Amino acid sequence: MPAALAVAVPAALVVAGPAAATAAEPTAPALAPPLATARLVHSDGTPAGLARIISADGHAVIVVEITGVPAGPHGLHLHAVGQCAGPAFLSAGSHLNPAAKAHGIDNPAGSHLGDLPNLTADAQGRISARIHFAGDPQALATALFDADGSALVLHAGPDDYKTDPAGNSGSRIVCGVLTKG
Ligand SMILES: [Cu+2]
Ligand SMILES: [Zn+2]
Repeated sequence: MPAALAVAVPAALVVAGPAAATAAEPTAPALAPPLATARLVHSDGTPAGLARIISADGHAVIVVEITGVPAGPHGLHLHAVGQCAGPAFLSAGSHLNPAAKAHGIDNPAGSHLGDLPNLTADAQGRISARIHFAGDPQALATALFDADGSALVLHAGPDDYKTDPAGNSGSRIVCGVLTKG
């Protein structure tokens, strides 16, 4: 007889209250599926790449691949509304901020849940990055998939990590609506 494949039910799936509405599909594989995916677009609507949020070793990891942006550093944030209407992407709202903090990881009164590290595009305008997100992946997923959703946004300039509300990172040049899975 084959060895029993005793797979414990992850505690994260045993949830109560509103989060139960996000129950995993019954055929969930042993490896955790992506928490979220975003197809990224430039301000003119052309494809800019892909972002995925995965759960690895109990942490959320944001995997980002972007092409066609100016070389150099760019601010990156999770924004509070899942709408990417170009060219300005103002429809994505402000930074994801369920705890009502100020902006910036270097701000004593910060930071937003959606504040992420700057990413640097190479000379060919490409970004390839993995960002380890502090905090509980399921709490993040709950915040991402609230009633109005959320978006990942890349800015023209770098985030100074302290200036409220958006780190002086300039215009929004890439946007993607986060969808489940
Ligand atoms: Cu932003
Ligand atoms: Zn922020």
